[in-house]
Amino acid sequence: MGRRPPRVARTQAASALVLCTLLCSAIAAAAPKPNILHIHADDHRAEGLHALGTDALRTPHLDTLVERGMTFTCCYTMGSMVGAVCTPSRTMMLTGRSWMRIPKAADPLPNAADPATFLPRVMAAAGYQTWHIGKSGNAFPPGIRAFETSLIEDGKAGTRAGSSRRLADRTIEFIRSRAASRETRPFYIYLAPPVPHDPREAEPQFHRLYDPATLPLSPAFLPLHPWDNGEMTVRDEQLAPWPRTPEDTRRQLADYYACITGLDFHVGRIFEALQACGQWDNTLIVFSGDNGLSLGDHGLFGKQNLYEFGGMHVPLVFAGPGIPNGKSRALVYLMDLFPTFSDFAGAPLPEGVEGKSLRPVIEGRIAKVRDVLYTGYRDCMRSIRDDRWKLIRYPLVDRTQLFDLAADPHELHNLAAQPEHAAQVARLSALLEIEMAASGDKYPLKIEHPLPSHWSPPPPMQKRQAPPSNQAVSKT
Ligand SMILES: [Ca+2]
Repeated sequence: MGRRPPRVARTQAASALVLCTLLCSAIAAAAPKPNILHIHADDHRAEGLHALGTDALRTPHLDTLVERGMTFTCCYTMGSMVGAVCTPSRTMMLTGRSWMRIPKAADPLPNAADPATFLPRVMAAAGYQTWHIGKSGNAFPPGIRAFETSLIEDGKAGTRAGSSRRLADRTIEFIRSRAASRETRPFYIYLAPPVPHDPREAEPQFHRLYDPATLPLSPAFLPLHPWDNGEMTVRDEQLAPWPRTPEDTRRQLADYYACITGLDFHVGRIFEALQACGQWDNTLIVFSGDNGLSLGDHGLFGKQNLYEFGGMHVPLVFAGPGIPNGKSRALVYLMDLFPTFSDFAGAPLPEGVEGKSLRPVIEGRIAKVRDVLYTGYRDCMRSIRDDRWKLIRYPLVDRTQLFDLAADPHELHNLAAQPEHAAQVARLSALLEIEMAASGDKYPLKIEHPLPSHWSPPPPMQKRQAPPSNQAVSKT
């Protein structure tokens, strides 16, 4: 009939609309922010879970995160100007800043050392109860002190075997105490176990699970790195004899896996506590590592290199409310966790945060946050990669490696000297210079008088065995 509805009906409709809008806003405002449980392992290789491709490993609890959540297979820490790669890695993660702009680095902003700009304070300002437990060494002390509660559990030599159990006990106690006290704030737990970093001591039942003789070596295993990469005898490289042997390497793998399985077992207990306290469905669980580790790959045993199965490549898995199941090959950094957590928490970012929120990737709205990713180590190594190609440059010895990661994921075939790949080397070198300039990295990619790259182990070190767990060599 085209007749206008009576005025009273329109008023009622308008009121209903206003009421609905108000209600929706109230519901949105009251929608609980997710708890965040971040498990950040120490020296955990990128593929270091059964569900991430290491068949010999037993990690049933952490595997469930991969099975129901989103895994980032190309996550890295950006680099380190010191042998203790952990330190800048954890600093970048808790500040969201790149390696040359973290506090005390070459090019920090004036606010870089202000605790108000650190992740725990940003989460607290967004209404979170912030709680940390983990190792104290190489862990960015100002960052962990910025948590409302910060507990240190180093697992010093001789007691390290029980560290995962103790960490889990304290975490479970915290989760239960919140339930008992009816704490209404969401939590942000930063659980930073000192494993599987050496000394690799797990509880005996986990060591019994792994027979070294049955463990496969990496396809990239070599007795010696074929030339001097600039960091051949750093502390971590002294943890195995030269030349590296299959027997010693398998023994180290067994201990490494035992520590990971021990961590997995006790993380499973934390998962049970979350379920028992009714927090499971509202907890975003993030599993990551601070840096990678070579375990015989390319003849190396440390994290002071830029190979994929080496120093900077780390695991990263998200699982929880609203997280779809899948795998992403987006090129991401650990420092992206800062804006990602802030995004889930509804927290504004402080000035100077360079990481990028991964939430749009996780939720399938975009495929990537950057086109290329660069890493570095001291003045002796720089690398850049895209979806397929990777270049590593060693300025001190004037060497370049080019790998086709799609065909050669273990980086066994260096294509840099092949004429048909010259354009690829030039393209990636130019991109590397751009990334370095953007990151305030002023180290040269070419030097006037490069050193000879020939290398053989210094004689006193040739027969050196792995030091005992209370080793005198300085910790990295
Ligand atoms: Ca580490």
